[in-house]
Amino acid sequence: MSDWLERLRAGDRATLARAITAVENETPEARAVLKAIFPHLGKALVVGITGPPGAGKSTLINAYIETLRARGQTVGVVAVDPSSPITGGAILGDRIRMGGHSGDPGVFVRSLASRGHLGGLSRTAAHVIDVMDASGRDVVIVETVGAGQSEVEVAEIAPTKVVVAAPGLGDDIQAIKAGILEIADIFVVNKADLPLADRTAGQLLDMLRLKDHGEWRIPVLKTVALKNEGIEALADAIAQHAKLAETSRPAPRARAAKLIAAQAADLARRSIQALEEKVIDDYCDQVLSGALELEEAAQRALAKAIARS
Ligand SMILES: Nc1nc2c(ncn2[C@@H]2O[C@H](COP(=O)(O)OP(=O)(O)OP(=O)(O)O)[C@@H](O)[C@H]2O)c(=O)[nH]1
Ligand SMILES: [Mg+2]
Repeated sequence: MSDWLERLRAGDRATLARAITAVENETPEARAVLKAIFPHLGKALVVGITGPPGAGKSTLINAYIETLRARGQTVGVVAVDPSSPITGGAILGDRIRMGGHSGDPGVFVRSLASRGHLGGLSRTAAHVIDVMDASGRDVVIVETVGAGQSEVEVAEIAPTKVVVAAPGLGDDIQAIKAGILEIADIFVVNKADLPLADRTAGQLLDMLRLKDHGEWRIPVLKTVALKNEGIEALADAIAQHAKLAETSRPAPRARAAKLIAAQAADLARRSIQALEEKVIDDYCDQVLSGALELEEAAQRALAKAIARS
C-alpha cells in the first residue's frame, strides 16, 4: 500500500485535504486516488441534508455534529453551494456557522462550488464523499440547497436523505412537494420554536399520507437547531434509516457494474459534447433530413468522439 493511502486511511487530515483537492479539481492524481480508495469504500454512514435556503440546514448540521462527536464518531461534511462562485457568500457563511468545530480534528468540512461544469457537481461530490469514507470518517454529511436539479442529484447520492423545512413557509412546502418530497427518508421541521411549526409538520404529515410506505415510515421530526433541541432523535432516526438502507445495499459487484455503466454514459456524453460544432451540425442535418436514423447518428458521433479522445 502506498504511503499516502496508509496516511489517508489512518485519518491524517493533510492527506485527506490533498486527496479531496485532487478529485475536486480533477488533477492528474485524481484517477490514482479514486482507484486506490475503491477497495476501502462503503464503511461511512452517508447522510444528505437538503432543504430550502435559510431553513437552518447549516445550524442543524452543526448541532448534529456535536451529537455525533459526543457519541465518539468522526465526521466529514461536504457543503455543496450551487450558486455562482463569484458570490461565494454562502460558502463563507457556512464556514463561519460550522466554525464551532474548526479546532476539532474529528470534524472535516469541505465546501464545493459547482463552477458551472455540466453534470459535474454530483460526480465531484460523490468522489469527495468517497475520499472521506476511505479516510475512515464514521459519518459523512452532504449539505445541499434543495433548489435545482443538480442539487437533487447530489442529494440522491446519499442513501439516507433528510429534508429540512422551516415553519410558515407555504411556498417552500410547494417547492418541497415538487422536487424533494420524493427523495426524503426523514423530514425535519426546524425552527420549532417559531409559531406555525405544528402546522407545517401537519402539512408534511398530510402529504406523506398519500405516499406508499414500504418498510420505512418517514418520520416528521421537530427541531430547534439553535438550542440543540430534537437533535438526539434526529441522530437516532438517521442511524436507524442508514441501518435499513445498508441491508438493501447492492453487492459490490452489482455496485461496480452500475458505476461502470454510469461512468461510461457520462464519458460518452462528455466526448460527444467535445466534438466540434460543425461535426455535430452535420449529424443534426442528416437526422433532420431523414438521411440518418437517430441511433445510427449517435453511434457514428460516439465512434468519432472516441477516435479523437
Ligand atoms: N428561530 C430559529 N432560528 C434558527 C434555527 N435554526 C437556525 N435558525 C436561523 O435561521 C437562519 C438560517 O440558518 P442556516 O443554518 O444558515 O440555514 P441554511 O438552511 O443552512 O441556509 P442556506 O445554507 O443559506 O441555504 C440563521 O439566522 C439561523 O440562526 C432555529 O431552530 N430556530
Ligand atoms: Mg447552509
